[in-house]
Amino acid sequence: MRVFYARLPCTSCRSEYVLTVADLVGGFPADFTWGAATSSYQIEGAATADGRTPSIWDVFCHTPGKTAGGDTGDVACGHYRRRREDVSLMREIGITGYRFSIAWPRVIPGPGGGVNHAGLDFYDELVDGLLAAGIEPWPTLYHWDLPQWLEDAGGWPARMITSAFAEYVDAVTSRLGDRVTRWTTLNEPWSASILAYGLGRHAPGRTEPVAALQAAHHLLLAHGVAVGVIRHNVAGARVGIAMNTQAVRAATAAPADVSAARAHDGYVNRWFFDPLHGLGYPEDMVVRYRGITPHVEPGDLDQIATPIDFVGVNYYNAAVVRAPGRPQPGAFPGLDNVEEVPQPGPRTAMNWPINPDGLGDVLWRIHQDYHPTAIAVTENGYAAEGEQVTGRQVADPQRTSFIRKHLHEVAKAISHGVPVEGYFVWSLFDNFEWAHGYRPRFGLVYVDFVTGRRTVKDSGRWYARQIASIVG
Ligand code: GCO
Repeated sequence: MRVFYARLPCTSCRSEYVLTVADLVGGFPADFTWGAATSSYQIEGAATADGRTPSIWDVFCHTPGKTAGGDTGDVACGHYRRRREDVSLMREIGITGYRFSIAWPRVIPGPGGGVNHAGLDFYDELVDGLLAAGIEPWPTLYHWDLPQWLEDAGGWPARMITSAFAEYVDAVTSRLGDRVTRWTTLNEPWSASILAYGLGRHAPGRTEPVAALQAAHHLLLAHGVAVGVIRHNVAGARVGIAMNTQAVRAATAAPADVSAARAHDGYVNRWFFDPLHGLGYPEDMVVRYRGITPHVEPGDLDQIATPIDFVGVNYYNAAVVRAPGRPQPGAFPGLDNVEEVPQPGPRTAMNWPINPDGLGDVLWRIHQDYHPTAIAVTENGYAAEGEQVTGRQVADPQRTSFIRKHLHEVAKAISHGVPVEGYFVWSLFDNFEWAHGYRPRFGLVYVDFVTGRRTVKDSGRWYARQIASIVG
């Protein structure tokens, strides 16, 4: 397996990212999905409505010191109440697919597995609204809002979670599977395990590396189990999983830096991609994780590798990696001789570098190394700080430029035979950005968090024009 992503060999592409409508029309298939993405806890609010119980994120946010400014998702964008207005906005922008997630604690609010039909009604109505607007629903079943009662029972590190997830998935897909065929099981298993249980930066805020890798294993296993449940309940289902991805580059050709880059790639990408594609856990990482590797039961790896219909790629940036002079304090075990080198150039409000070419690299690499049937870019977007409504306009040229450059990479990948079938901007709305609270704004649509008022940003208008010129 290669560590580095080969640059796409493209002689016809301009070095300048000037993407005209003609480029886009030529670069994307007619049935390409033009989307935008959100997740339940980040936009819905209505934290106690219609029988919803707390998730690990409610508890985490209400724990002092865990999120910037003590921000919570209690109200967020108020999407739960404004769902009709929000679907109208989507229609105005013209997206053809909407990626959202379903809140597990709305559906199974407590022990015993009883289904809360009032919670499912919300999604039922949302799906009907989307279909009436000509927008394909792309629900994700787990985007990090684990019911707190399940965390209290052990959370993702406990094996019982896989059957609890299967019951929840059964409830959702039995209700919506007559109208929804696109299903994403999980969002970003790396974040939901390593960030949440290993580094403590996401809910539930545990710093237990053994639990983190066990959680990662159970997330992958739960995904594999869910694929079977979905296929059983949904005729013609197209099932996938949304993955963290990062383009990884060694800072120099020195063997120590190359080895550090390989380790970082194993940590973020291969530990998850390899088992999903039937390759098991990567041997070099098993060695690095000695003493904290997960307990794996017979049959687990086959279950994890259950064939899927698409791989979702969440892409934000590339990492340039070197071997540091001395061990890195606070690193995840096995990764203390790995260091990310700050890259020059502009950054987003998340302090992330901007590396559009890394998206091309990631798409090419996944295609080459794993041969998935199809790929969808399930998240890609730009965070800004301090955006404002002036008149009825929000000027956000950097976001438009960011999206355009990344779409250019998608078009190039498609032209080189990578089967990319959709692209979703993260995010439709400014929303609750986890531990960063409401400061970074990712939306195509500006949200006034005091009044709830929505204003389509210039980038949203630009995206609308691109879609209109292609989709008609
Ligand atoms: C993630 C999540 C989103 C984030 C977005 C920006 O990738 O972290 O899927 O919920 O909000 O990526 O950080």
